[in-house]
Amino acid sequence: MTATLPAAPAPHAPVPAAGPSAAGPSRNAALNGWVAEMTELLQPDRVSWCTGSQAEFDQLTKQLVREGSLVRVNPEWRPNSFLARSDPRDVARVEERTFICSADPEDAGPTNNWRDPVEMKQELIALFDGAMRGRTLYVVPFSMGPIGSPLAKLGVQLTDSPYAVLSMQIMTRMGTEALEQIGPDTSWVPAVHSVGSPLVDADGSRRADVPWPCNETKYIAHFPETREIWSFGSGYGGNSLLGKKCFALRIASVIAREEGWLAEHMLLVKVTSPEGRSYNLAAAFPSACGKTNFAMLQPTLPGWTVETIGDDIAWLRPDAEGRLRAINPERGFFGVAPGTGERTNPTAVATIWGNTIFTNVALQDDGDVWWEGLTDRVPDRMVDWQGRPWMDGLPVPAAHPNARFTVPADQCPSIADEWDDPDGVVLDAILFGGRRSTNIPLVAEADSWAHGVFLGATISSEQTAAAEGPVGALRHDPFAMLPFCGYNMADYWGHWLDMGERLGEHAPRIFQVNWFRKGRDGSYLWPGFGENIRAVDWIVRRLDGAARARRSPAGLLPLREDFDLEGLDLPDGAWDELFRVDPVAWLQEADQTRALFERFGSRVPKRLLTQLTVLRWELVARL
Ligand code: TSX
Ligand code: MN
Repeated sequence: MTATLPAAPAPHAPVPAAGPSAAGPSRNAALNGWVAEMTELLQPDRVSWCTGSQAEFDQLTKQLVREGSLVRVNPEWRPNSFLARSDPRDVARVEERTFICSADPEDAGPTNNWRDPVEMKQELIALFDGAMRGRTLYVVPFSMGPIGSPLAKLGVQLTDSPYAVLSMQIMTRMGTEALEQIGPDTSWVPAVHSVGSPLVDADGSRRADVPWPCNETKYIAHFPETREIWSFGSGYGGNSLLGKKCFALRIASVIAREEGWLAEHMLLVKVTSPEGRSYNLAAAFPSACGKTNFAMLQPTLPGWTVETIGDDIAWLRPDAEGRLRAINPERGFFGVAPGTGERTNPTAVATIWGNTIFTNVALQDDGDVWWEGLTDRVPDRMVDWQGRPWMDGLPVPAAHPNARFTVPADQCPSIADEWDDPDGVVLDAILFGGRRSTNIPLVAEADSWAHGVFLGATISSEQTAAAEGPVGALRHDPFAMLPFCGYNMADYWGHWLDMGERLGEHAPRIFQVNWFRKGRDGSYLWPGFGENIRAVDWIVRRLDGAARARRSPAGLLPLREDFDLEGLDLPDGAWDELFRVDPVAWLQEADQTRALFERFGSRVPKRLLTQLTVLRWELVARL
């Protein structure tokens, strides 16, 4: 292999139609050519174009069970389901190894890791050189969004991980249909993935495979200008299923800014009131706020239904009438298992009845899976996520805290009919949330689009795991997009503000929610979970003009007599405490917001700085 390889063709540029195309099954000559070039670089033993068929899934799972990379879950409990145990050093996304490789570092901004694209590409080519020796290169065409949807985008992932192939089959519209969508002039995103563990050395000596190959060196690299993804060294989740965080958020956010839409880290639900009126809501929450639980909420108020459209990502685009339409670009759920149980999310438990890939969960004697929070009763003896014997009482969890289930969305009992509508759904409201024990009210409405963007830009959450820094420390996570925005976050805020002006009277209304506020005694003030429908009820009655609100520095707040508390035993004083605005504490928070904005210097939109100025002014007036 020579030291350099021509850069992958810019797939969004028109491809010359004439001339003999490189041999390959695609109608897109650039795609065939790219696969041929990458094959030369990666030097796999075989190349396999994935069809997405059930037969392909069955053949791959059989092979992986035979080789010891998958364990078949007892089919009497869960048919067609499998457990994968990862290398213990490859259990989560690697944010410190995630890079945005724009030509100008300012275009990545202060919240992203940046690398020079030319240098990064050279380094990656050296790493990928021969990286698939002895392995199969799988060519995985996929559509993010329903096949043929005007809101969908196409990609092709090259990978040497059959686990990634199986997961992509669940999480995206993968295979022949997606490949057929890529015509001679269709734009598509190239995404290269290798676990970085060739089975044959450069000198030809062969090495035995391991159940979860990976590499100590990891790179999750994004090239926003040429719209490419290169991922090396990890087989886990968002590092290896490149349609999800890498494409549908980081690269898509760049495409969306250019094309005038939004790629967001949001769940999507359709809620229907007792009067039979339906509303579509999108909601952005940082991690560990129960986003999937909210997406599958079982309402406690009679007559209400919540139906699931998506649990992680939403693409929002203005339609011809000027209304904002939303799709879930994914086809499955890649959910955190621990904490998912009959009490927190019975709908998710029902969803994973079969056809599910579990990663890093525990295995019971009877061959079924288990994790902390699945059942109140802890099985006495199990095999833990690393395959070691485990007994109740051990000081370590049986399942890894980031253990996952990967399951098709259409198995969800609460899935909405509209979930795969190619035209998407018209959005009525957008919610921003966080895990906040102080200051942030249970629910508040933004008094303008710009105020809503301010609420989104200042989302923050208290840390729940020591790995992320001191537990309880407040961390800003603007729009829950901190690790997922493919360009400068301040420019992203500007794009949101511009979208509001474009949508005008059709813009969805914006709300802030917080299920996690605590009282002075440290206990939660709000019961959460299914009771959150009461906040939703107030939100939709605001949309209908049926509920009043009072102004506060925190936004428009509900009046107690307009809020359905029937059948809830809120402790004395809890209501007032849920909505209390302490000007001193809020002014301290405003200082943190100023510090956040200052990181972006002059790129912060003036309209956002004005929001902060007005907030401070209102708070000072209340001192
Ligand atoms: O998911 C949660 N939601 C949203 C549900 C639709 N969680 C779990 C977060 C961890 C991922 C919540 N935890 C919620 C919530 O609304 N609220 C809380 C806090 C809480 C926890 C327990 C109780 C009350 C509040 N009460 C009892 O356990 C009895
Ligand atoms: Mn997510």
